[in-house]
Amino acid sequence: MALLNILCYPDPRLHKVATPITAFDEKLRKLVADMLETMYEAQGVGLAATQVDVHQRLVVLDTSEERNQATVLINPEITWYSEERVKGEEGCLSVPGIYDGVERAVAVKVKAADEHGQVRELEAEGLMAVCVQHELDHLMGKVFVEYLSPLKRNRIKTKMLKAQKEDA
Ligand code: K1U
Ligand code: ZN
Repeated sequence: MALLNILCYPDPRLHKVATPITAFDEKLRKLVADMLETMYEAQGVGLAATQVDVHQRLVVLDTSEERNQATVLINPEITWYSEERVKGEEGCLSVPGIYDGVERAVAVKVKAADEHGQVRELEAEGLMAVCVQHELDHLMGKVFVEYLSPLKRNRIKTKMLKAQKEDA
């Protein structure tokens, strides 16, 4: 397994739209294992392939307290959104140190394949529902800061670019 590099906002590659996965092979399973290792090491609850510069429809998640319930979503599609919505704090491994409120559906149903190509539908609520919606946005090239005001977004962009310059 290997740790992958996570792209940082405002990297333009975070805005690429991911394409469907067609080959359920060993190469895909290695990418899944590497993404899980990267997500756990970064202490995230989710990671989209877009964030590691792979523009294919693949997401990994684990919102369990014990960090032992990995979920792999390949070619995910949200098939149902609850009418009830809630505004909660979100973070993003691609926007380190920034947290802000985003309104999302409280529950969703998502249809997706696993790494063996087995398709199933699962219902998510609470943090997992928020995480599914956040990660599927990544696959469409959308970062959560795009839900914030232009003023906040520009401040975040300036802060991120300054931090990246200092780190270089
Ligand atoms: O996509 C990502 O960057 C992962 C992101 C997912 C996410 C977190 C919170 C709400 C929605 C989506 C993270 O895991 S950020 C890590 C983090 O700060 C966090 C960890 C546990 C619970 C909540 C946030
Ligand atoms: Zn994110």
